[in-house]
This record gives sequence, structure tokens and C-alpha cells, in this order.
Amino acid sequence: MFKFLKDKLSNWAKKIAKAEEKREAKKEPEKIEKAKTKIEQKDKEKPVKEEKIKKPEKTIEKRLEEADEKEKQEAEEEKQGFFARLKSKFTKIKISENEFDIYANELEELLLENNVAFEVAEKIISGLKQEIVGKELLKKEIEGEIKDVFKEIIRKILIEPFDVAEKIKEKNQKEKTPYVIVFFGINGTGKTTTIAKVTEFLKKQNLSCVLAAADTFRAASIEQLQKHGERLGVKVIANSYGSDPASVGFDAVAYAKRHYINAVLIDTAGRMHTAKDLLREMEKIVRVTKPDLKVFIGESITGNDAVEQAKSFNWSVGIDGIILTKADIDEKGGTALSVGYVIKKPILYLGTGQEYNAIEPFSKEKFIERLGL
Ligand SMILES: Nc1nc2c(ncn2[C@@H]2O[C@H](COP(=O)(O)OP(=O)(O)OP(=O)(O)O)[C@@H](O)[C@H]2O)c(=O)[nH]1
Ligand SMILES: [Mg+2]
Repeated sequence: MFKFLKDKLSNWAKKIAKAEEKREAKKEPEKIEKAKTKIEQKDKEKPVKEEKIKKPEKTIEKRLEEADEKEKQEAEEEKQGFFARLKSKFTKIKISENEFDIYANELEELLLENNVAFEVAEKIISGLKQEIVGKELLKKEIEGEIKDVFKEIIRKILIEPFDVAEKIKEKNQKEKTPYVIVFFGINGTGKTTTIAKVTEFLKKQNLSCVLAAADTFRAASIEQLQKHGERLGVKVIANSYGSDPASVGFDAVAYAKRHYINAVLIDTAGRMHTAKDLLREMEKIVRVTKPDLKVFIGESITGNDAVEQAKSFNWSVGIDGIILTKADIDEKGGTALSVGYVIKKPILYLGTGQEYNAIEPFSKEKFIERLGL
């Protein structure tokens, strides 16, 4: 999972550290040459100076000998001082803005290639620039320093998820009514499968569910949910194909109230985020069932498309949280990094396979760990 982004980010940090090392190493011979020339210059000048301060009681030969000795000593000291200075400079590195910009272009490209949304890539780069440019860094720590800055930026970009089970318990206790969750998304993203997984996940925490087959549009959708209901041992409220999805949702909420069920999970038909009629239908489901949680289901592998869908669903009905499915087959990872930031809503779960237990609550730290930072 997220392997590409992991490798790319790590390589980039390594590369910038290596390049800086080479750049400093290249300067070393130049500096030595300069120092040598300076010493030679002094060699030429010194005997003339010595002439001026010669004392009459010494022979010329003696004075020249002494001067030579002194010159040698000075040169030696100067050399040592130079190397000492060079050494301390060599171990500390400052990256200039120009240099950073060269690496930044490359970083932007690799982020975009790995499904990171443009505005998120920009945020990462400006954050890195602010923290790295002009700062004196120890050569051996450069890679680690870049990774630490990356980590901090990603921590800020990702939104802290809330615990759905806790929210359900809170509402049940306070209002003595079921917690209603409705799932939206385009066709085939994994809505129905995710509902089954969430049901199983909540069951494990002793929370009961009723499912609403409010996708009355796609052939076999009702039977698909009923099959999950049978396997999971939960009630499915359904009507006929073509019936009003909002009324199916309403019936399910009423059933849950009568039977003291903790949560209602409403399945809806897949709809393109550009289909106006279907978006209006979605608004009606929300008006009638008054959900506590409106979840956008997007595919982790689709990158910018998922971001655009999330924006559109958020604009129509107001999304409260995101579930990204198919993270198990996503080698890039940029969607998970971007989608929440763009609509300012948290990712609640990642779908990690086709089985009922292939779901995990989203964790910022686990995500950062997966990126190898
Ligand atoms: N690998 C993988 N496959 C998944 C995941 N979630 C769902 N799927 C698969 O995605 C396919 C579509 O799943 P559905 O649950 O029918 O999708 P949907 O959004 O309800 O589809 P429509 O109702 O037609 O819009 C199925 O084959 C699922 O098994 C996941 O996390 N990982
Ligand atoms: Mg479905």
C-alpha cells in the first residue's frame, strides 16, 4: 500500500542530501588552490618586508635563513587554520532558495504523478521551503531533517478522524434515537461492500445496525444488500425497484427507532457527481432521513477524480467524512493525502480488501509510517 509515494519521497530526501554533499566536496579543491596561491604570494612578498626590518649585527645569510624558517611556520599554521575552518564548514550545509527550487520542481512532479492534488503539492513544497532554505543543517542530518519536516507538514495536511462508534454511542445515550449514516459516491466505488464492512465493524463493538436498500435504481442492488444482511445477521429494509429511495431510508429509521437499534446504514445508488437530477434525489434522501453522518465513498486509486467527486458531493449535500476504498491496490497514496485536505473533512476508514474485515479506521500516524517517513 502507498509504496510508490513512499519510495519516491525517501529517494528525494536522499538525493537532496547527496547533492549537497557533492556540491560542498567540489568546493574543497578550489579552496585548497586558493589557499596555496595566497601562501605563494606571501612567499614572494615576505623577503622584501624582512629586508626592511633587518638588524645590522646579523649577516644577510643568517637573516634570510631566519626569515625562511618563520615563513615556513606561518604557512604551516595558516594551512592548519584553513583546513580546520574548511572542516567545520564542510559538515554544515545551507541550501539556497535557488538550489531548493531545482529540487522543488522535481518533487512537485513526483507528487503529482502519485495522485497528490495540485494544491496539496504546493502546500508541501512551500512548507519544506520555509523550513529548509537558509537553515544551517549538519550534512549527516540533512536527509533525516527533510523527512522530519515532511512528517510535520503531512500531519498538518491530514485531518484528525473521529471515532464513529463513539459518536453512535453518544447519540444513542443522549437522544435515545438511532444514529443515521448515509453513504454516497459514484458508481462502483464500493458503497454497498463498505456498508457491509462497517456493519461488521460496529457489530464487533456491540452496536446493532439496520440496513436501508435505498439504491432502488441499479439492477440486483437490493438483492446484493439483502445477501450481505443475511450473512451478517442484520435486518435489511427494502422496497421495489423504482421506488423513492428517501422513503426506504425513512422506513429504516422508523424501524430502528421501534427496535432500539443503534445505527441505520443507508445504501444509495451510484451517481455521477455531474448528474443534476441524481444529486437532487440525494438531497431529498438527506432532507427526509436527517442523517448524523454523510459519508463520501471514493476509490483510493482514482487520484484527482476522487478529489473532484468529493468536492462536488460536499457542495451538494455537505460531506462529514470520507471512506477511501481499494487502498489495498493503491500503490500511490496521493488520494489519501489530498482528498480530506481539499474538502476539509476527515478520512474515517480505509477499505483494504473485499472481505468484511478489510476495513481499518484511518490513522494519521499509520499513514505517515506507511510513507516511510
Ligand atoms: N480490492 C478492493 N475491492 C473493493 C473494496 N471495496 C469494494 N471493493 C470491490 O469493488 C466492487 C464494487 O463494490 P460495490 O460495493 O458493489 O460498489 P458500489 O459503490 O456499491 O457500486 P454501485 O452500487 O454499482 O454504485 C466489488 O467487486 C467489491 O468487492 C476494497 O476496499 N478493496
Ligand atoms: Mg452499491
